[in-house]
Amino acid sequence: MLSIQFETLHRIGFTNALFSQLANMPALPDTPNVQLMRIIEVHKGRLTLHNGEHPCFARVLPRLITALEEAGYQLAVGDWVIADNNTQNEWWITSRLSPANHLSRRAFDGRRQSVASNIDTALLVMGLDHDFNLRRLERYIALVAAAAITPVIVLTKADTVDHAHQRMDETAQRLNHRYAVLAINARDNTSVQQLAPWLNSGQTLCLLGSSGAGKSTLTNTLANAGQQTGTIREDDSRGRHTTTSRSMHFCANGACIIDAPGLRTLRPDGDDDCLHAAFEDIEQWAEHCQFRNCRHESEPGCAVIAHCNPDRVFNYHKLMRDMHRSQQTPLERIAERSRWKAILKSAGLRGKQKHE
Ligand SMILES: Nc1nc2c(ncn2[C@@H]2O[C@H](COP(=O)(O)OP(=O)(O)O)[C@@H](O)[C@H]2O)c(=O)[nH]1
Ligand SMILES: [Mg+2]
Ligand SMILES: [Zn+2]
Repeated sequence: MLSIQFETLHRIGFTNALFSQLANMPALPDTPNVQLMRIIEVHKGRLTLHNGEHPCFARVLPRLITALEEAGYQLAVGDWVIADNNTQNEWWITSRLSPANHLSRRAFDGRRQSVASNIDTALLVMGLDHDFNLRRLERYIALVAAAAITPVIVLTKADTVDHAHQRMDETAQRLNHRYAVLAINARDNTSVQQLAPWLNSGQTLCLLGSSGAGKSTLTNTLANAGQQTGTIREDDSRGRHTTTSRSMHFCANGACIIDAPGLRTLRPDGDDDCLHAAFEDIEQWAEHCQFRNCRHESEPGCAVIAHCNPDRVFNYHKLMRDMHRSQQTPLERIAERSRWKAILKSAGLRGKQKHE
């Protein structure tokens, strides 16, 4: 029998919508130890789950792996699953609840990669140092727009520069004031409280940004107050700590934070519509272009060129091209993947690709 402690599970992000899904789920295991849990870490071949009280390791039933693969889905941090504990005290994941949203991207070879599921807010973390790059930020916005997730822009290292306000204005303007833009010192407890409106109990946040932007620093500052980071430390066979790429941490005030690694290749996983959502201003001006089929390149009477930031328009075109490249057919993708494999092999880079 599955018993649901709503309060306990709400602390790790469980919602009413997910609760009502349970009633319609077919054939839950009718064993005494079945539990509803959340994925907080993904390792190779094994996952860490949390039931609101403590973490445990689990593996996925092969038939669930097959069913998910057929649906083109990979389990991700943030997913809710049903797990059963067998007589050997091993946890096995038997089913998954449909996620409210699922963040994924296309890898350099066109393959879809899961990033995280069931996200309320994506914090797009960017340093005010050399990391500051509005084109890359727009790319991240397209990535989260494809999953219908609202971003908040978090500019870090505000303590190290004297033009933080100028950069904030520049960013807000470029994005047509559609999203909240904050400048913080990720190492400072008081400064990160600017994020309080997004950190309510049961909220799930996903941190995205380049390596070195301050994601882990921000996670630590936010989560340390509670000293609770659902992770299990475990040494691998060689006596080293196993490294985990994505993990969920719990804040004292009840928010759940997913620290995603730097995504080196960042192709949004979506269609033209999701790019339209990320560049609404361009879409709106496009309705006023002289020609209905205007490409907003050099046509006369183009309202987009007349009204939008030229660098933003350039980036929009570039992202559109990238997105179309991601929408190849599976056969085209296989061909491109083998081509890449050959290139990487000849360059001796195959090992590197794994750590992406
Ligand atoms: N002064 C200052 N340093 C920061 C800030 N955020 C991050 N750092 C530093 O930047 C480096 C990279 O941060 P880290 O959190 O590891 O980046 P991640 O790769 O995004 O997880 C570390 O040395 C941090 O101490 C900030 O807001 N102010
Ligand atoms: Mg980090
Ligand atoms: Zn136009």
